[in-house]
Amino acid sequence: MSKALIVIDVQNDFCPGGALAVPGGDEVVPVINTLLPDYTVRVFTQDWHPAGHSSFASEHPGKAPFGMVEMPYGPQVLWPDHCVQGSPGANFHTGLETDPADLILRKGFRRAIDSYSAFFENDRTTPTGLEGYLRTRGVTALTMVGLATDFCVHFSAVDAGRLGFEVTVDLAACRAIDLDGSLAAALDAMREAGVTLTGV
Ligand code: VGL
Ligand code: ZN
Repeated sequence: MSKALIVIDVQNDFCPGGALAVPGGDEVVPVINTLLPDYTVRVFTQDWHPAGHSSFASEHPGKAPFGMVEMPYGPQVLWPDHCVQGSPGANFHTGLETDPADLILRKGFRRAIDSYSAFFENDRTTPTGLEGYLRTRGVTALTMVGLATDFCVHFSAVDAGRLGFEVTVDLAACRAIDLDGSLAAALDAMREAGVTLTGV
């Protein structure tokens, strides 16, 4: 039985000055650095989109960032171009201690489908492989931290709960985008899914 720390998307584009800056996004970095030694398994995720990804508003003529579009797999928020594979914005924040990572998992690399969750793409069925990695390493409990609370942390936490992991989200090491009440909705959804919220 091991406990894993899942560090979600602490990348330059989600920090102040980035393409999809999360308010206070960089503030999670020192908090996460101090949490890392407490866990035997450490997984970092990276949002990792090809140029021209279908979640980018720039791919939808007449649509603006933060608007909505209907995709074959359901409604999708449109984002500014962000975390393009190999771009500086896709790099981890330079202050984040990444050497302790056992696994770096990239997601959102298929042009036609977004992936908020570290477990399933936005169709909620295509797996990323993280479940198998964690199970074969004997992990039963997860703590999630990172960016953004209301999107990638939220979807990852709910999916992990659905898969039977014991899930904690440490809100002291998370920051939100908060689009039209999305933070409050995410906190409700996580509580409803049995996720333990700490750090408030
Ligand atoms: C994220 C929007 C688009 C996140 C990723 O990491 O929460 N949000 N891509
Ligand atoms: Zn993204």
